[in-house]
Amino acid sequence: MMLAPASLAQPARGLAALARPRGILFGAAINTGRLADAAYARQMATEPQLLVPEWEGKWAALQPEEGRFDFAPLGAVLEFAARNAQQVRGHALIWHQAMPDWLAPALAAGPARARALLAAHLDAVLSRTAPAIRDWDVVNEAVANAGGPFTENTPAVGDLRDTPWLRALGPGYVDLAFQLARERDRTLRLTYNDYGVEGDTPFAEEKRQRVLRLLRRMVAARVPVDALGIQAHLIMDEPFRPEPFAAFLREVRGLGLAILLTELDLREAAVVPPDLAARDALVAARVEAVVGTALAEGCRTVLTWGLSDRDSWLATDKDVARKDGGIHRGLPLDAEGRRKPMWQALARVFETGATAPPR
Ligand code: 9MR
Repeated sequence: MMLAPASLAQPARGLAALARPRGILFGAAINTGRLADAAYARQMATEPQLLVPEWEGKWAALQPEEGRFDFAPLGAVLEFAARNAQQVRGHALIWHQAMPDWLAPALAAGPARARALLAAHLDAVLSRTAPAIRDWDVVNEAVANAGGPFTENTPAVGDLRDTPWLRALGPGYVDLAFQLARERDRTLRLTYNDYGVEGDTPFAEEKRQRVLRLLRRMVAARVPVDALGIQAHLIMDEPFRPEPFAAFLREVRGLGLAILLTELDLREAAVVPPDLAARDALVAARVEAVVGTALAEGCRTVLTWGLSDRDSWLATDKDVARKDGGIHRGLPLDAEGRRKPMWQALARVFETGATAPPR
């Protein structure tokens, strides 16, 4: 009998199947533009139990012109998920990027107009996506960066990033978005999503404190926030130590919020070992340390931002793509779709890492 080559003989048990018995939900970002590729579609059907649209849930996709909604791309995510018995989470109801060209000038017309635009978007999107989507990133990346070598410095108003939403509605726009979302769907999980909080640097510590100040204030003011999404776009050149990250996660859980890792991937060091096995071992070790810490602190949902190195923004975004002609190996599958040590690392932490009560 002819044996299929290893790359074709993809075992049926994906990461989600390994995670599920431990009460852990594994998911991945999907890009419907790639679904015509059979290998891509097979990966997306095999590994994750939860899908998040990489693009299809953003304003530019959903409302390309004012009042004209296009649900076809997001609908394709929902159909794919339904066919494969998967769940879908939403991303993102408010973000300062992926805004259609008309939106920023319209927001600038004043707070009443901005509020009406937000309300109309939430009306249309939440009614179309209920009951399929039970968790949305309501606000994405509202907290300003504290600078440092690893993230861009962002203009700030207090702790918040200066964006068209903030300029239109003031700092209260974050609370408003959560309140309007809750009014429209009482049982939807409402998540605040952000990045840059994992590292062991003064800048990551300052970002953690800013995020905590926002969440503490929201919880104290009874703003309906249910969860913190930690993107976890990891950066190998940024030092990591479990303890500061764990302390932050404990603070967040102390506020009664769930914790999700929403966009996990890893940007490798500027200079990587020439030996592929050594290189992949570094990626796997960092992923295991970060995800292991999160699981030990009660995180029960982990999503990677794509599955294969070929389909990653790490390969295409000019600011983060490798300068040496190669591509980052920061996702569970390599460019040919083969499982690599980061996949094994996730499998290991899913089997051993969940020691704290869930959130
Ligand atoms: O990976 C996404 C890329 O394909 C899009 O072009 C970009 C703009 O919509 O967004 C990328 O995803 C981002 C996510 O929405 C928010 N966190 C950072 C992600 C990587 O930039």
